[in-house]
Amino acid sequence: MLFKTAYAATKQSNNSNQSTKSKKTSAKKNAKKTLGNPALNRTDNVHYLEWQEVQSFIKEMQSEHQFPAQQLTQIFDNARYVESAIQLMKPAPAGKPKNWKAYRARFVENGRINSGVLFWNRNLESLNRAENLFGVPAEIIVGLIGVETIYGKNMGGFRALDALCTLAFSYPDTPNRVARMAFFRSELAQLLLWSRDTGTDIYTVKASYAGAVGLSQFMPSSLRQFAIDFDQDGKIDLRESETDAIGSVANYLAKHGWKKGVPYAYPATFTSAEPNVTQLETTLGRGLQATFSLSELKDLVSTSDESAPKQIRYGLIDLQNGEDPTEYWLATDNFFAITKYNRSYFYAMSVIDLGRVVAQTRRIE
Ligand SMILES: [Ca+2]
Repeated sequence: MLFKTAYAATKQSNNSNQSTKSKKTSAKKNAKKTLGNPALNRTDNVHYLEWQEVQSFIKEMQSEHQFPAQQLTQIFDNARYVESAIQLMKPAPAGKPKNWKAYRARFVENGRINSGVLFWNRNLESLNRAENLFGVPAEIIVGLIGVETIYGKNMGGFRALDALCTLAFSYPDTPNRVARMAFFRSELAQLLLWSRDTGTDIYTVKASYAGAVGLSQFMPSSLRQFAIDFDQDGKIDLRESETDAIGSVANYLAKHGWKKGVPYAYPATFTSAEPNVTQLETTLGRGLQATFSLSELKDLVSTSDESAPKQIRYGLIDLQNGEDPTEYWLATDNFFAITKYNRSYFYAMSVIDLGRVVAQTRRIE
């Protein structure tokens, strides 16, 4: 799923494609708990058109984007509140330490690997074409679409309009509520614009509970900026066209700093038995970018993999493993390009690992 800016930071614990089952169960429990709270108990009785915030949004879309009032009135008259979107958006209970191995096991598993092999085999031509055009290897595109939606099995069946309207105007009471509502409000505007620009009936656009569309789970802003018609049939369809999704993912990564031929990451080990804690903390906290040469890092970490290129830059990342020791990796610009899709080391490493295992499985078969 493609979340940027405000939403992205919390994506790791909120991924719609993980633990859906347990979340649904807890969603039911939470729904019962909140019965007494009218603010959280809106269901079929929600008429967005009557809401002040919705009316200001409509005015904004009129003045800024010249939407006819009548059209917007009709759309918001038809927009429905989605209780499950609210429940699924609530943060997971805190307390459990992050666990990379457990996270990875949810994505790099037999069902997903086998679907990945089939997906790759039936999309050979598009994957090769995307790789040649954008420099993004097939295994990364395959890994990413697999992590996002299990190759289309898990794209979400909400109307994008309903999901985004709900999150833009009825977001649950969380510490980051204001920022999140602004984010979804903006995505709702992008959906309206995309629907108008492409002549798409807005009611037919299906999405995840968070408003992400298609095999690659693009948010509407990314649909408008980065989705492409890669099968050249005259329309962009990330839900029905695997080729469009493949091209769009490659285009997105290319536009977010992907460098052709650059590897992804190398396992790192400390060069001293007692690493300097301050140095470790400042080296880790360098954001989502590769800023160090191997020689600048050599007092702290190195990789035993001699194939790691010396002329490129690296960032040091940590993958926490619950009670077990944390893994450290030297990550390249291409690793960080994947984190532009979803700001999470776990996410990026799962994409890489799933793609790699699918590629290996294909070679064996
Ligand atoms: Ca197309």
